[in-house]
Amino acid sequence: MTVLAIVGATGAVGSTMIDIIDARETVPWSEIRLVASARSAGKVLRVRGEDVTVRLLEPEVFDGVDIALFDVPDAVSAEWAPVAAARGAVAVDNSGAFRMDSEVPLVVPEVNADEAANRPKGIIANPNCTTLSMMAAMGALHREFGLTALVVASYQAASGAGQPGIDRLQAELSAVSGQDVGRRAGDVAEAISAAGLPAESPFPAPLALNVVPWAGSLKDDGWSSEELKVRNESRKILGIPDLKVSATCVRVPVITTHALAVHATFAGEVSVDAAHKVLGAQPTIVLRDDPAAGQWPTPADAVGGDPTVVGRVRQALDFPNTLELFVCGDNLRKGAALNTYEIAETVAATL
Ligand code: 2RA
Repeated sequence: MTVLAIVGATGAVGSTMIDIIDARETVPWSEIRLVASARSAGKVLRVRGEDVTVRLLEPEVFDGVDIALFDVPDAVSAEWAPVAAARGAVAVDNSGAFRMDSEVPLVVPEVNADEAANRPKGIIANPNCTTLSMMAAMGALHREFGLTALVVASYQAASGAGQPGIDRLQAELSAVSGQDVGRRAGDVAEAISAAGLPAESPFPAPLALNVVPWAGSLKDDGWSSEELKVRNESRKILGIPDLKVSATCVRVPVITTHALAVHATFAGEVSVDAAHKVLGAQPTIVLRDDPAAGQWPTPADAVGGDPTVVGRVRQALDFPNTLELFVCGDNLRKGAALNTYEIAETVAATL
């Protein structure tokens, strides 16, 4: 009798979590409890063919729960994951609240599943979706070739900003659709404003017909929080505390699936063939790498699926021991709900 709770069940990631659970042939749960704030408590959602009423987030809701998944903002996780843990649940948290806590493992099952067992606070963290999108590939390549440095540029989808991000991009796309815009500075913003969209947006600039070199909040020396997460979380997950990492995070007008251009340096020279063998043998990766046949990863190929799609693998011409590659991962699935759920499955197998 293993009881699973999903906190934040009605959000963009929570809904994806329910889709993932519905698609599993079997699940180890005797009960799936849906939990949300007062705004959503009382709603009825279908889970594996049954109506489940969403319960209010309060301490008692965790009684009898074995594993509690949190898909909520940082502040909510910071307050409530310890409450769930204190009531006996293993909390698996998809927020940023605990990722860099030295007493909280940061887990990607195909890279460092063993670490899920070492959880002194009863909390396991799920990485940020941008870091996660490249971890299956980087973990596999690091195991074989020894990673020493990563230089990354992200192309992040609007749904990284949750349902408000999706809604905003769709509204902006409607506002510019059929308009003769994109020829003069400011004309996209004018079209968006003329369509009556509020100036306030999850994005700091128009996203339709644009790319925005910003995700997250401002940190020291001009870095964004998102860029620092890529650096810190990659080091922690891969277990390389001194890994050299530099990231530039960019938002693009894609609804779902983050893409990353990765410049990965290893301890020695790595041929494309050797990299293909390693990537092709990783069950959670689909290799799509035949430029002559027009085969490369795009968000449109990866969205809605579980695997990370990897391609454009090249030996860097002017950088010894370095491979260039392009990876695409659904940020709501492997980047969030799927990895969180896989952690829960990993823990459930040990209970
Ligand atoms: C984003 N990675 O894409 C963030 C969400 N966790 O905005």
